[in-house]
Amino acid sequence: MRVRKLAFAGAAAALTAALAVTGAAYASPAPVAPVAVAPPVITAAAPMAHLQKLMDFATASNNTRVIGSAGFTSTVSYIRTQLNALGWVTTVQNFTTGGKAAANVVAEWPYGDASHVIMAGAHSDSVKAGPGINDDGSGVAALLANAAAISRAKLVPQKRIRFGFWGAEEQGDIGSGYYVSHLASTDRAKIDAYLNFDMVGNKIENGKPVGWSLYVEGQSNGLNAPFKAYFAAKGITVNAALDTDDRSDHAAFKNVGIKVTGISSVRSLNELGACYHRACDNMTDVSQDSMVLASNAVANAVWTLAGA
Ligand code: DPN
Ligand code: ZN
Repeated sequence: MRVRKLAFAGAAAALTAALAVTGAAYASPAPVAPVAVAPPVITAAAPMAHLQKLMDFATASNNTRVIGSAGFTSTVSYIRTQLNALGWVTTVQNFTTGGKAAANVVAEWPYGDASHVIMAGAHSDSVKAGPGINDDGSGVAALLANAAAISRAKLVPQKRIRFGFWGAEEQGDIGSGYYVSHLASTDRAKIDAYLNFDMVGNKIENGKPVGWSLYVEGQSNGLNAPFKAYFAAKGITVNAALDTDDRSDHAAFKNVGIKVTGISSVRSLNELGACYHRACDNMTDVSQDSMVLASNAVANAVWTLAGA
């Protein structure tokens, strides 16, 4: 992994701007020797605090964050406010589906080669029946914790890191489909990989351990390697061939030829958990340990893929 600390980037940018204005030709400052920055260690506090916020939005909105509800709009503005405060550059993409307003938040960490983008995403909406804390508050919380870690490290990766928070996944991957279909083909070609995080907070149920899995779509393209290494180092056995049946936001990317993978804390789509798409998908439906594992698995993969 070759990742540099962001040292005096502001000064360097100011210098570049001054050069552009004056046209003065003098040697640019000697580059700071690249310093490898190890992926962060994310503790439970960050993702759990985000989940609690999402739960609070649902509680104030008839126990739902479905598109068209206050729970959804609160979620979208919370995500955007958090990311802006961390120095990420955000865009909100509004769209409607089935007569309801929905939105994506797209956030970029503005360093690294913009023509090679490592993208990660999670869906920000829930079904109407419940607050969607595991599905998919867990993915949102893991990504927000990672956004903070990247910001704290002042990371200057080789590649550009972009996060997508999709609306209306529960209506059929509408937000991610909207994003991909509105990307110019030149911008599509810049996305080297898309990593999806949907349901990453499962807990032990009926004595059955959490069934960590990697998407089967990633098998052939090497994207699963950092996830495999992460879980292997933790001594956790993974199902390296989760058949997602295109039932989440990676499908839109895969369908235009972008390499995709993702992880989930389920063994198969037949075992999504007792509270899946129900009112009880609340704070008691997630495990703090799973949230820590998921957040750090994301960190390892994003830092490896963006730095390499
Ligand atoms: N998010 C669920 C769905 O929309 O059906 C299930 C799912 C979980 C799909 C993990 C893919 C990966
Ligand atoms: Zn989901």
